[in-house]
Amino acid sequence: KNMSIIGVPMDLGQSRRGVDMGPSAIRYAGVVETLENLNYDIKDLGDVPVSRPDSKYEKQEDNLRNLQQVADANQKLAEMVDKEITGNHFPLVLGGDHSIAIGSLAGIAKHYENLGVIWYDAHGDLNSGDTSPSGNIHGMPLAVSLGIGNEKLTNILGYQPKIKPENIVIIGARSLDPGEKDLIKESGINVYSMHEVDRLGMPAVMSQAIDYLKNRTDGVHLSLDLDGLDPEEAPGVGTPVIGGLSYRESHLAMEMLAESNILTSAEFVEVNPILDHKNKTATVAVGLIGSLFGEKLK
Ligand code: DIR
Ligand code: MN
Ligand code: MN
Ligand code: MN
Repeated sequence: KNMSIIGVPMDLGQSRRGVDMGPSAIRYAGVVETLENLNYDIKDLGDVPVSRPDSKYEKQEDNLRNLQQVADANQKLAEMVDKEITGNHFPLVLGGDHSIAIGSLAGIAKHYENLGVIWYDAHGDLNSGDTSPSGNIHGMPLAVSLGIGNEKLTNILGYQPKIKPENIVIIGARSLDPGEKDLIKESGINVYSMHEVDRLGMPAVMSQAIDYLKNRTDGVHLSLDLDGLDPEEAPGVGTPVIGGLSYRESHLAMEMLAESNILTSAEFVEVNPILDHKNKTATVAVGLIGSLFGEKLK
């Protein structure tokens, strides 16, 4: 079982410093050791270079903060992910803010006709410059992957869209902007918001999501934003939203994904050690990664 770890010290897709240290925090919390104990052959490729912002994280064209720098880093990430998949290595991408999903998905989706995506997040990340209240690109990667937004982002690796709306399953949503709600309604994206998680329970949510994606996709990418979890359990994130998924629900979700064997790539993003307590959030991330890749009590 070959796996490649790629860090992306990106903090230009949002407005709180420190999330660029996420990859270090996750490595420090023992991600490589955890996976080696599960018998993975790990190649840690280090970090994708991310340039500095011009000044004050300014918005460039189309209400997009640090557009050029975000596009450049995602181009490099996409090329690396593409190469690892070509070499039959499972890519595990560590963020960094969620804008890096643009590059991950660009590199991954090339390899599948019908890539499925599980988006574990408090947010929809379905904004564009036109709908975004913040101008932060970390609130846009899912829209970008659908081909919505600035060409510098949507056209990375020269093709678009990367994914189809009906192949997306969002889990844990509880903060959606008006433009995101409209896009969800008109596009057929599947959403299990906190309402559905509370009503159905995580076991039903995950079995529905897994069965649905198994039947219609030829690969599944997990994009897990740590702010999908409740801020009590994952405090080290830039945009915490109260009322989130619990630690236990999240472990169960990872364990069910492990059993399903549908995953073909994964990323863990938005760990910000500056906002954290004693690296708790990175430690939670590594625990979830353990469950996702087969750690079991028996
Ligand atoms: C908000 C926050 N919807 C925005 N998005 C976040 O700025 O577009 N995504 N935090 O994870
Ligand atoms: Mn996100
Ligand atoms: Mn494709
Ligand atoms: Mn989020």
